[in-house]
Amino acid sequence: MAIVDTAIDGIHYFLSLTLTQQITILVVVPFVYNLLSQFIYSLRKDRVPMVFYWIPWVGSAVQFGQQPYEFFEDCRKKYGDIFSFMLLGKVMTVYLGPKGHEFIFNAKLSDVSAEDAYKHLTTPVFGKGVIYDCPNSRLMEQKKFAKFALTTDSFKQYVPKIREEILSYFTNDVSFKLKERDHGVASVMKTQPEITIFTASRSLFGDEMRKQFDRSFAQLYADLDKGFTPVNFVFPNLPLPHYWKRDAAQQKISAHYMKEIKRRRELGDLDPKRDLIDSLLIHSTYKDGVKMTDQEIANLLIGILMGGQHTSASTSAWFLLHLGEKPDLQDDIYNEICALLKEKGGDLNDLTYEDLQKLPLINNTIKETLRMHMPLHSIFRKVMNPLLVPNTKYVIPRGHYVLVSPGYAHTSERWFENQDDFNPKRWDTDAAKANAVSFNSADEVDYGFGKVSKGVSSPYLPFGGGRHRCIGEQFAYVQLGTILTTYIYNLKWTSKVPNVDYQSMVTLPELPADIVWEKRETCMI
Ligand code: X2N
Repeated sequence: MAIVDTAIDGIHYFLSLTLTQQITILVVVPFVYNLLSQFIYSLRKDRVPMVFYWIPWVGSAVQFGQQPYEFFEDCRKKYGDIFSFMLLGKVMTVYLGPKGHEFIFNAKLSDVSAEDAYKHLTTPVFGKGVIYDCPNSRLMEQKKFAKFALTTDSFKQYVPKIREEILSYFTNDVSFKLKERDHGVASVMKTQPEITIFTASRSLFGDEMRKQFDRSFAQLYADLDKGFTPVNFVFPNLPLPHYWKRDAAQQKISAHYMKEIKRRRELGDLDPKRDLIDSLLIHSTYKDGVKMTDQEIANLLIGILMGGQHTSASTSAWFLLHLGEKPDLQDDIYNEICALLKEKGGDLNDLTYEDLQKLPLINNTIKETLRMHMPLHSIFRKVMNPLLVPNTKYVIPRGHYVLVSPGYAHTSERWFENQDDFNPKRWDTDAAKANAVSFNSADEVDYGFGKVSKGVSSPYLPFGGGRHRCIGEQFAYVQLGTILTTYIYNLKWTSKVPNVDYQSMVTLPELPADIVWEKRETCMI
């Protein structure tokens, strides 16, 4: 009780002071302490240079939060490619460029941890026991399980389903209503999240689960979505309604998935190639014999859907907005599709997964969009053991974080000439192709979910690298390729590219983000 007494005495003493004295203690003392500690830190030769900041704890949050790439570029000019900054009480060490990609994506498992950086944000949203709420060895196997639904055979079945969803959206949604109208305006920040969830749930979760999105479940997904923001990264749990809604939504949605899991198991007609739910029912026993529970399978389904949702929705929103400024490019893509269909002798409904591989301009448009708009502008790991930065005297201590930003390299003149120019054809030059070959060398490594490139020092890494490398790349290309071909074949549109909003989970277009569309002569509706 002595501590309590001392504290109470302290409060009485504080209240007895004049206002000026109180302000001095509350503001001036922390302020001076902050300056002094930064000065002392700057004297240490074994520490990465720290970006100066005035406000304790907050640090450089405002500059980073509003314009991360400009902030990184300013810091690089002052400190070089390696620097640390304070972000809301966390010390972030950034290493820009290909060497930084290698340093962080290929860091040893024992030295850095993704789960310790992300689990506070993701576990309430996805649920317990999966992704970042389990040891890394478990995550590696979960990725292997999920990949059974991401094979060439599966993709062949997904393409017609995805296209059907888009065409039905074009027919029924108020943004288009193509049976009744031949021109109109659509907000891509409404249409693309909806088209993404409809196409992903239809292909990965099956027809039954897809139907839920037309019913009361839409609100639950919206509640869950609102719990997946940078605010939740900084404050994972507060006694506020939006956190309660997030938790209730996670429970209700996962309970619903568990019902579907039970239904399918009792029915017993599992098809390993049908969708992700069947794949996970067949492949969910870890190497040590432990079986994932139904709750864990349901949580993994939520995580995968959530991951694909934000990243894909923003990517298709961005390519629509860029293409709206480039009618000639739309025509080039249109001609590419028509030439292929003519050769086949059919219409868009005949376009298959294999055909998508024969449309370089489609794929390079997606590739260029991911260059200019990498969905995740900053990727974090928590440092678990003192980490020596190669070829320097710097040691990053345990408890700090490392931050890697391929999106910075993607938009830097150092690696991409005329980086501001949305130009899918840049990927078609001999130099770009030669580069791709050198980075896709035969050197591969398997962390448990299939082979990935060993080296991760490409300046272009929209899907990251190393043991946490994205497994959704091929699915994203199938989904986005089908979305893009279906848009181009049915419509042409104009738009203005808006500014980037960096304060969401992914780099989104600021509102308004409208396209003004009209039907093409080949419109199927
Ligand atoms: C307050 C005005 O705004 O500046 F989803 F199965 C599912 C990605 C984690 C990004 C964290 C912090 C921004 C502060 C702004 C799955 C598909 C994944 C991969 C400061 C004043 C999720 C947190 C974003 C910090 C930026 C975690 C995604 N493929 N999906 N001040 O990803 O993979 C998944 C994986 C993260 C972040 C931030 C501020 C597997 C401000 C002022 C304001 N960030 N952010 N995924 N900030 N301000 C995913 C990785 C995993």
